[in-house]
Amino acid sequence: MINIKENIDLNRLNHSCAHLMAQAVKHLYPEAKFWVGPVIEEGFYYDIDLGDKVITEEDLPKIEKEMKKLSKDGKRIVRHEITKEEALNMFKDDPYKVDLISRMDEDNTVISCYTQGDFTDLCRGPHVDTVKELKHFKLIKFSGAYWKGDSKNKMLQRIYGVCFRNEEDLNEYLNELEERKNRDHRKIGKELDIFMSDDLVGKGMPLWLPNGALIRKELENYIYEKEQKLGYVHVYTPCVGTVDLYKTSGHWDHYKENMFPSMKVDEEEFVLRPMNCPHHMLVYKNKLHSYRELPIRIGEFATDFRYEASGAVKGLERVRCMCQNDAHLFVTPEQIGEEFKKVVELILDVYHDFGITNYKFRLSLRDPEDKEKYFDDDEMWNNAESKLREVLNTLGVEYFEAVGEAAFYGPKLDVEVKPAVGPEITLSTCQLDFLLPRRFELSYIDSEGNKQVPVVLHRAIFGTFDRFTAFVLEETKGALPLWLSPVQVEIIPVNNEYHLEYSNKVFNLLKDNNFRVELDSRDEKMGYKIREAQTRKIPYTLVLGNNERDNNTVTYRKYGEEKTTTVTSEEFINMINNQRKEYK
Ligand code: TSB
Ligand code: ZN
Repeated sequence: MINIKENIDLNRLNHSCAHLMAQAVKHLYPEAKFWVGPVIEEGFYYDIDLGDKVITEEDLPKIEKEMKKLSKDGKRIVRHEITKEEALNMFKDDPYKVDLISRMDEDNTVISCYTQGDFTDLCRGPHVDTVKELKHFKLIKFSGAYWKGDSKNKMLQRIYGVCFRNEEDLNEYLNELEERKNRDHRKIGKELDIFMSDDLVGKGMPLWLPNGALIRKELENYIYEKEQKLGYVHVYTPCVGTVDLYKTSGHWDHYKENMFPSMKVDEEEFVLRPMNCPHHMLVYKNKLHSYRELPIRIGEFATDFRYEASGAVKGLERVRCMCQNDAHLFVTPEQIGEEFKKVVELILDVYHDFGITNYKFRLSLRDPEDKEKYFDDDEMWNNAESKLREVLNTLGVEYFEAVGEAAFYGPKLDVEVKPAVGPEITLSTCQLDFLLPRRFELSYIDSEGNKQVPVVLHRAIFGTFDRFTAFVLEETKGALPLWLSPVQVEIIPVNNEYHLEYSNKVFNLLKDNNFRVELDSRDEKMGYKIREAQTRKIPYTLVLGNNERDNNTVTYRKYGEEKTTTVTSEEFINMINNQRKEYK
């Protein structure tokens, strides 16, 4: 997909199309007032005050029709320059424009306007020469948007659209959009019974259904095994902590707006935890440690609660109750590089297993000028940052640097991926931390018998099981590899009367071999059952009739293929036994 914002020609075209849309809206709703209408990566939007009116599904075609009419009329788009005073006068009845104009630089006396027919808008430009050029557009969607993004302000109506130079490009984009919608994990999650939501439970609080729970269990087993091999230990800790715990960690000061409010129980004041680091610090502190024991790697599949804006919550991808694949690694300063390298290698290993290739490493560094956000220890920061860089360079992974994006306690590496719909998200993360161990007064005894403060690496490979599952569903379009599929084999007897007994035998054989198998003995037509197994994206469908029963064979069909193959039951089991060891 081409980035419209960065393409000079398409940027201008889309900007002009935003004006055309505003003009059409003004024709249909004369009371409309306009806030801003920027070009974005995938087209444009305009924020509009329509009084009490809320845009609905039926409005977009009406607006599009009016836009087509205006485009045919073919007015020229003309630029004028006026002074600030003239501009204030011209738009005096429009509080939004007055707000924009008043904030313009006093010395910058020239303000530009663009007029097409009966419509004039304040705008920096540039624009195309005539509205005739705006032929191949589509209004895509609408939503509410608070004025200036502040929930205390009025809710405006935001309409999104896109414009191309020709019909082929527009259609190509619309097809891609459709394909992405079909890949959206919210759609797949519903179709495959993976998760549900209910307002009675709450926003951003999905419930994992049996199919989803099976996927999650497999993911847990998978990563647990990897972590065991790498010397991690796992713990279970409560998903609440006292406010004092989070005051000690600094979250109460630095992270409060992302937390649920506190609650009192007897004399104690609790919060639902947004992170697990404080609990793991205390687990470390439970015993004295020698440098010989380090690194100590404490892992947990830990439930956290975070306040996410209600407009931001999204399926399993952005939730308010999540389960992290978390670990805190306690190391000596000398071990930072080696341990960080192992984490990056684990990330690469997991991504390789899952066939994830489209991702970006982002190395988040401090802004040395920002003395307020970042604790002041130049040497420590410089050391840590160059160590992380060095490891990434040694491993030969590509990454980009983001200055000023580090956490207040240290630099970090995030892995960014693009979901089917919406902006980029972080999956894996590895964060260096010099502060928390000090706040909790952690120590170890070094080789000379002196007390030292360990350094902590916070890391989550999957990020959260929630977000990772969402991502895997989108990457696979719901056609999960055998090991992750909730139902791996579906058995369909050709005729219940004659083939059920044999089907049961095969069913039990597969069960005994630890496969997740279903036998469809409903009184339905065979074709219907086969189609349903396909819709549910079950990896293998077995159709068993006379031939199979008499020869002790099975006829299988792999998901997504037309071809059927007949083999002995043992051959089939051997084949899928090998296949479930493959992750992709
Ligand atoms: C890695 N203390 C660290 C931890 O030790 C921590 O909490 N880091 S985090 O804030 O970056 O969160 C870890 C991961 O959780 C993120 O990388 C992201 O993949 C995932 N995550 C964050 N917020 C959400 C959310 N609202 N919904 C689903 N997953 C989320
Ligand atoms: Zn942490």
